[in-house]
Amino acid sequence: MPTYIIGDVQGCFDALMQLLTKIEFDETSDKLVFCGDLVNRGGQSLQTLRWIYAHQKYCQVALGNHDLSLLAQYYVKRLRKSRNKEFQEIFKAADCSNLMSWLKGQKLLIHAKSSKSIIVHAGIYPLWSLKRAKKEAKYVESYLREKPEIFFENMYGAKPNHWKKSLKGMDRVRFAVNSLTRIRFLYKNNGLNFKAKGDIKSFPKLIPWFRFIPYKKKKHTIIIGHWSALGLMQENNVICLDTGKVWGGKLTALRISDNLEHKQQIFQV
Ligand SMILES: [Mn+2]
Repeated sequence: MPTYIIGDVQGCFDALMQLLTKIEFDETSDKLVFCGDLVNRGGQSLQTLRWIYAHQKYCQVALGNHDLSLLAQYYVKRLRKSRNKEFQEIFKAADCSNLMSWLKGQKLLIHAKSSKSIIVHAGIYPLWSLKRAKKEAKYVESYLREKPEIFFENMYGAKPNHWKKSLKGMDRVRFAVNSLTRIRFLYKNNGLNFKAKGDIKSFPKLIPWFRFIPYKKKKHTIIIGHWSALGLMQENNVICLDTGKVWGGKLTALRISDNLEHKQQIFQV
């Protein structure tokens, strides 16, 4: 069964449709896994959500920071920003509550067992094992499903930025959300940095999470979006698919079969 992992759509619905034409998407046999950031900035966020919702049987989503931002503004009204016309359009739509309750039920980490792949929006905290990452993602997912208002009242913030097994409640949730949906760089002291974005070379004192040492090695391929400055990148066992369509770049799909070694696997529009 062919599975296509799709990079950050960010409301670029026309590009998504062109990409599906290019891969000759066949809903009788194909599956789509989205790396997150389905919405925001591209102008067609509502259409994007509606299409994926309507095709949810064939689609899985690893939530990104922009998806969480949309949900946060839906569940906590004081967080709404009137200048975000794209989100306003979603909140006014007749099917908004269906879309939001479906979206909040999506995952933060998807383990595609047959291809030994892990799909997350931003990355995995380097000192976490895969088992730990899956456990923390599950904790976040159930909190989000069951108590979305409390979750979003407390989700924002960069602290704690150091991992401890003893973290509890929303501190634990916040660390995991930030690690899975926002991570790019770490300080040398293991702490997460959320200010730096852009080219790796611009931040010589910071370390990209996938180059951090010690890094708990994973036997799996980790597929991410989120970091458009990396573009289409493969380093060790990490593949980045955010090729910045919304910034004038491309939208990318990676075809994975049971064997990731296949080379003819990238599609772009
Ligand atoms: Mn992102």
